[in-house]
Amino acid sequence: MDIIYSEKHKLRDSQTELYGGKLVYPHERPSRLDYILKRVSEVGLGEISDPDEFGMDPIHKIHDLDFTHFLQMAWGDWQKEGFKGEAIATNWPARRMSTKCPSFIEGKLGYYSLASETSISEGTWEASYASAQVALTAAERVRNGERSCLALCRPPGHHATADMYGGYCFLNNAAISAQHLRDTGAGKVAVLDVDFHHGNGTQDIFYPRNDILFVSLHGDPMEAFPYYLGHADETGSGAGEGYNLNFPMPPKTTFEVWRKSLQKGLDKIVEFGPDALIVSLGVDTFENDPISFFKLKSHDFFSIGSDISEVCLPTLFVMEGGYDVAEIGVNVVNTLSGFEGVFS
Ligand code: SP5
Ligand code: ZN
Repeated sequence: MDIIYSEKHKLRDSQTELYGGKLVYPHERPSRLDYILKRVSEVGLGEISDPDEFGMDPIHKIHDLDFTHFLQMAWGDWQKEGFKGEAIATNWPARRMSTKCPSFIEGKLGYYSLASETSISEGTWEASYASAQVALTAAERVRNGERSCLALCRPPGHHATADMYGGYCFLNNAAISAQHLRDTGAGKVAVLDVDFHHGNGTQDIFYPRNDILFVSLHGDPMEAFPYYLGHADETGSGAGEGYNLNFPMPPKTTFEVWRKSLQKGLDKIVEFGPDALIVSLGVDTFENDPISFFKLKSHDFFSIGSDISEVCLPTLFVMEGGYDVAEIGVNVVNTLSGFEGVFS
């Protein structure tokens, strides 16, 4: 399987995540991709290429102009104020408050974010932009006839909405590539999100649409991030009614149970009949993931890959979460090996 990767992900090396009331070194860190690359080369998964340049146009098919402008300016604006730490939102337009965007950076951070754990740091925009280019390049490979391609995106994307960042995400790489496929000939695209966390950004972006089916398997939002989206009764709006499918699952969910949801999701995808499949690939469903609560084991990821391959669609894997750094490479590569029918 071809792999698209950019060294520019390293430009995103935030030093602070607000976690359990402390500022810790972020779970979403550059070494995650080192572990994946190491495992990729150990098993000879495929050839690694740099991304091509698609510019801002495909990003703006998904994200608002004022939002990407904010992301580009935020670190500089924050630094200009002389703040010593990284840029962390502290205030939000909560219930019954005004939704006018403030002019001061502290107010803007709350306006454009959905969670405070994600700091904006030097290089965050540059890495996010490169991450989107990685996804677009991989989408092009699949469009040009490759059976599958892996976009080693970092930062991840599925929590980012048209106009909000958070959950370690800034630009929604899966949504950007789904829209790119639509704009370059695909009539219908399915997005299957197997990250532990609900893909609230992808759901929100495609909620009113019937040309892009969104299916997500995740920790029940009553008990897990992002908390305020991802319930089973969220099924789409207007013409999009019936084109959003959530499978929230409780703490300690095993692979046996999780796999039944996967099968239902895949059945729905087959019924939808898309031209391509995008998999938001998070491996934070792993039993030892430090911030999640499912019980999947490393060998289960082979079965995830082989189950997905059975729908026989051109498939783009877009990297999302997965935080047990020592095992993330094995779990990602097991998924892709399972997809390719290689059980090493
Ligand atoms: C892309 C992705 O996987 N983003 C995840 C963002 C999660 N951020 C919030 C983490 C809070 C975790 N709290 C867990 C407490 C139980 N140990
Ligand atoms: Zn996740």
